[in-house]
Amino acid sequence: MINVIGLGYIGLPTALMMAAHGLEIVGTDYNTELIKTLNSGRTTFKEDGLDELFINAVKGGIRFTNEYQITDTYIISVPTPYDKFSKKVDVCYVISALESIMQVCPKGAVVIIESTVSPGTIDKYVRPTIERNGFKIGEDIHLVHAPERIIPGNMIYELVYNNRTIGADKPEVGEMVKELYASFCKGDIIVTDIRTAEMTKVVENTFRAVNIAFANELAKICRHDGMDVYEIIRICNMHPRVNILQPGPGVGGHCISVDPWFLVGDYPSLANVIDESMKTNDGMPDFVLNRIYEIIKKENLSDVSRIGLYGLSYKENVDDFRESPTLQLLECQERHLGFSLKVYDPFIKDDIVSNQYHDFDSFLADVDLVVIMVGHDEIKNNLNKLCGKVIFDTRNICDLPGTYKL
Ligand code: SAJ
Repeated sequence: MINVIGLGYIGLPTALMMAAHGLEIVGTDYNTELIKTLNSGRTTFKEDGLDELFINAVKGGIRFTNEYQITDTYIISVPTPYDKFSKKVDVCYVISALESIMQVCPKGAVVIIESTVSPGTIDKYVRPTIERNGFKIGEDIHLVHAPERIIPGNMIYELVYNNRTIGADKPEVGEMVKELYASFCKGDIIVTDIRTAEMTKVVENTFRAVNIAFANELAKICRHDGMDVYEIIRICNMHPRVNILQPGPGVGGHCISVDPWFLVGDYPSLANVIDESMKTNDGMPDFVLNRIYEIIKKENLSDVSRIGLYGLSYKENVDDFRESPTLQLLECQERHLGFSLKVYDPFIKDDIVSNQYHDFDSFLADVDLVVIMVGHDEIKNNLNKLCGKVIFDTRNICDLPGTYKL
């Protein structure tokens, strides 16, 4: 039996996928409400295919509980935030899960850490914790790092088809864990050492962050001299060795906007390009806000209470709003002593900011300037509803005449 610890955005789909493929799975989370929801037959976030997978996992016998299980295999998939000041990874959830596992696990158990950690974290924090508890690594506990790489919005597909990395001290343990993931994963599964697995995961997300920062910087350069950044990127990307990502209103989520900071925190004098890139991305909400001021002036918008931000989540068609550009923008707007912006997102049902709407038409009725912060399908499929409004499209999804771009 496998005990999956942490049933959030990564742990839940992973546990469900394994259960749906015939593995005996118990999911553990300290959040009682979350366990209650899962046990009542409901999933806890929106993701294409998740509900169907849930049904198959329940058929496969998955169980959810607050209790840690006595078993031979554990998967830890708890959050690893970063400390905003030191920029270093905060491993408190990983360590706390590990401590709880060691209260119950028999000797010889395999502990797989799926949470993203900065290179060296396992040596620095995880191994000493295990040893302090009287377990010998490699004999009493076999340690593995198998970082998850699925992308929110396409998680279920990517769980099956992405390649995976398994880092282990002993190749034979790595091969054993590879077999386990191969029960559902159709991608290549590379077995390597733990430090390499730690680093590759952080490097993948850093590569994407730096590439987005490059696109964001191009957007600023192009804005400065009236050039069309999207057309320029489109043409550059026709070159066989160029692949520039898209500029946007900022970088959110719990991965691309976080993981690269681990490298800056650990290697402050070496990670210069990364540091600058992260600052560029973090500066985008402020850039958008300044564009809003410009547009208000240009359009002579007298009623500044009628400005609306479409989208609160960190990207299209997901309900996750952690570190979202819209939230970042609202924060800098407070510093700018600005006006109250109206906000609407079809995926966010709870009230999380002031002036938040829960109906697209009522939102549109109350605004003259619509700032598209997120390109959800809802707005892509209803662009005609924006006719007559001033539109500022930070995601390049709207071709209505007169639309302002980044
Ligand atoms: N963004 C842009 N321009 C782009 C692409 C993205 O501005 O061209 C923005 C998005 O709008 C969003 C942010 O970047 O605010 C991050 O979104 P994302 O879709 O790039 O990535 P995440 O954070 O949802 O998922 C990433 C993925 N990593 C890579 O593609 C290298 C995923 O595969 C990882 O599993 C995930 O991080 C993770 O859990 O680490």
